[in-house]
Amino acid sequence: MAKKNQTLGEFIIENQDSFKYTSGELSRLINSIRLAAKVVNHEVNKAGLVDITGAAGDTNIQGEDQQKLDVYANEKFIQTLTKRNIVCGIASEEEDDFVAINSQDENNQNKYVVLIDPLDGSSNIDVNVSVGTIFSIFRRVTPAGTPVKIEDFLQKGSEQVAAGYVVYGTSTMLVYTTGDGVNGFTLNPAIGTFYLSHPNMTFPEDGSIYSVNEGNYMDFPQGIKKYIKYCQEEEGERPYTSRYIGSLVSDFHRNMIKGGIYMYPKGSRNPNGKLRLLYECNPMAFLAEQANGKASDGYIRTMDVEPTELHQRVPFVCGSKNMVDKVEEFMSEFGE
Ligand code: P6P
Repeated sequence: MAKKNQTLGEFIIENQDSFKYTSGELSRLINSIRLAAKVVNHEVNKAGLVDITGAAGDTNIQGEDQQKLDVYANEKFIQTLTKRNIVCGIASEEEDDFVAINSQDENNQNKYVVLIDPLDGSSNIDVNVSVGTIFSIFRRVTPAGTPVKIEDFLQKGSEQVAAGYVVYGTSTMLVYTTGDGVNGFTLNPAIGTFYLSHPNMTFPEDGSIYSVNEGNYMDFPQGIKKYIKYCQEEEGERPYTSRYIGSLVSDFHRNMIKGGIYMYPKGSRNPNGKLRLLYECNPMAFLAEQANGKASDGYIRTMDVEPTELHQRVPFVCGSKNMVDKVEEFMSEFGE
């Protein structure tokens, strides 16, 4: 049972028995993510003060300019997870291919793989808007002691054993699930400890906030256009307001607390949507469902999508259940 002001360490120990697999390793994995989050938080919080912001002069597989903090966060999470020898493989938005960890060691009995967006919303870094880290954890499907393979990463979201995010905002929070609800921990930077501040987080069934980049409106499918107009219509009790930070983790976090929906539909510039299935949509979908919310591509449940490649993109609609249901109604009636 979650008790307010418990530390993350105490919470992990107290709840590891509720985890359906032998949880010692998963606990150590969550602890190592906690450590990496504190290290990255330290740099994010002083990004404006040292020459670590701005483009790193390189582009990632997405063709996006890599911000120095992107590269730094990616290195820190991979370094921490590798050093602690807990996982057998890591996939990252910032790495073209997956990274096998100690794959030549046949004694490597590590059974988890981690997929990560080390710094989501990084275009906001230089303008001092909150950014986040997103992670997704699976058990490997290939035999322990053998080199990890792509099929260990291309698993449906419904197979995740844990998922979460770190939001580097007005305060730094770690929010995660192991399939038994969603709990939020706030960092006390003075002592470097995460405290349980948001036990059992849940989406309100309904909400009045919709988050979408309306600059792409003309490219949206008809169903999405109809939903946006439905939110904007005067008549009826629809007090909607538009809030879009341009950082998935921040929009998701606000919507989970206040009630709302986040949409990144397909469009001409992003024919399959912009967000990546494996390390953005699946972990956020797991969290949403564990918080009594919902996540789909407008038609089918996000966590039922069969992955085909590491960096594949999907349209994404996620948040309060009744709002996602309404979008799916419009999508089935008006479609593309
Ligand atoms: P746009 C950040 O790059 C991100 O992946 C999400 O965090 C964010 O919601 C979205 O893309 C913003 O994209 O096209 O609206 O700037």
